[in-house]
Amino acid sequence: MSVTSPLLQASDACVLEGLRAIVGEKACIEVASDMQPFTTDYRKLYHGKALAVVLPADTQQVSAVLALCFEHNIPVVPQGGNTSLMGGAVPDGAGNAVVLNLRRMNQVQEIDLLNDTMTLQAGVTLQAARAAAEDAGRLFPLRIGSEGSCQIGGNLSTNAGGTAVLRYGNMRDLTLGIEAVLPDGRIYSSLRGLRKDNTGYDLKQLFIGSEGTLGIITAAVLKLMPLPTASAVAWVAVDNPHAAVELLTEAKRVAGQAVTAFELISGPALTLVLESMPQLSAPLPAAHDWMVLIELTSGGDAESLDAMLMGILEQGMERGLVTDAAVAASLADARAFWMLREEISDAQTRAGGSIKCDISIPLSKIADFIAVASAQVLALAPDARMVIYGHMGDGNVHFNPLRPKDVTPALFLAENYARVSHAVDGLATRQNGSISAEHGIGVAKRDDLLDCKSSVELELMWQVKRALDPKHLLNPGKVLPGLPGTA
Ligand code: S2G
Ligand code: ZN
Repeated sequence: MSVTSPLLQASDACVLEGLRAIVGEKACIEVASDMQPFTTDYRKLYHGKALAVVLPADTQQVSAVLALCFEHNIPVVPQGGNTSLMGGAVPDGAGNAVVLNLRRMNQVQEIDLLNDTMTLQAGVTLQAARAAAEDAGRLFPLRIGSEGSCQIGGNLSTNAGGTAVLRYGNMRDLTLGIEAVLPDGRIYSSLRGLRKDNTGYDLKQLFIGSEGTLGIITAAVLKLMPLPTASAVAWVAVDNPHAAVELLTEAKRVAGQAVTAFELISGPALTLVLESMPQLSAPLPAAHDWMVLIELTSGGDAESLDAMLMGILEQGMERGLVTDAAVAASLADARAFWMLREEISDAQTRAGGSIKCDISIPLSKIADFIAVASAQVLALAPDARMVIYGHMGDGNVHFNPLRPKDVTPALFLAENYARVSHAVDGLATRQNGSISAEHGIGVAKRDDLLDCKSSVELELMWQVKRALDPKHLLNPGKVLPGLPGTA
């Protein structure tokens, strides 16, 4: 039984009836309070409204829902695990959109060990996908902190990266084929699992990274990798970001492909985690301004990998790049190091007042960028905690100034969000960097594209949008700045 607002238009009532008929009453949520978890974003910064939330069971139901909404000009907001940090997966406040959540489409459909591929539905969580691969003796290497709730469809729609991109690439690199439903209900499929296929435009790449604005990804064929048989992990204090870049170069020289992760962590980032999780302890006795988590993995024996890591650290010490290091002596140690790194994100969410700048910069410039951006931010917000961390190996740092403890999140963000993110993003753009390395654009960074994309790029993106979503119904207001057709 559904209780819907008396303000509904007759056409809306007709749409709701149609939605219930397609997905079933239980999978069509219409009561505002029940919709709330689907209309509020992960960081609780965006609070939208929806006509309904539907949870289709399969691609055919997704197709029927989209065809119905297309016929009635109803906007549709695709949603996976709703872990977007940029407000990319929730509706606006108009209340006229249907949120289409893919969590019921959570089946791993095939693992082909000879082809080293896994075919699965978009609603499979990243954690479940990794577990299914491991159970089959393989590795699906995408690794991000939100893996328990983020879904493969959302990872694809934002071209997710995470902590193993240095070795394995991001979702775009890990995907061989997808299935997606177009705004009018047509189904596009390239679920062929081919590593080579040069038959016209590589259309899957339009949908990957488009944040649900061109089509709704419903399934994918992903690459599987050999499971590593050895890993070596160290928590290393470095003199400064320049020293970190030099150490990375040394690590790649010595260990080549075995360098799987190289994560930079600033002192304030580690302090934030230790303060919010007192049960954890710092790997090194002294406090340091800059640290790096290095992970080597291989299919060989642990001894030679350990020797490689020790060689890198010794060289780093000799060259004055490394001031201290703790090498994981067990899997438990390695897991403890990784927990300190992975917890930074949630520790920021718990603290509130985090200005997230997900920057990528050529590695040759990243250390200077950190120095200049830090000086600019501290000139604007002298007491901000400089939580700077992340995937330095990919040239990607999460440059996330955090509110001082004695300032409320609301006040700090009100006073600083615009001017700090503008300064940091502006500097990245001038350095030929990116203002969103892995988190996507959503709503949060949409208008910033006007400052960093050329008019040709914006025109082309709008031309693609108009070609695939001529009624501008899919995830309206996300990614593309300006109004439909103005670019
Ligand atoms: C990470 C998580 C998002 C953030 O931890 O690598 O991508 O910036 C981030 O809190
Ligand atoms: Zn990240």
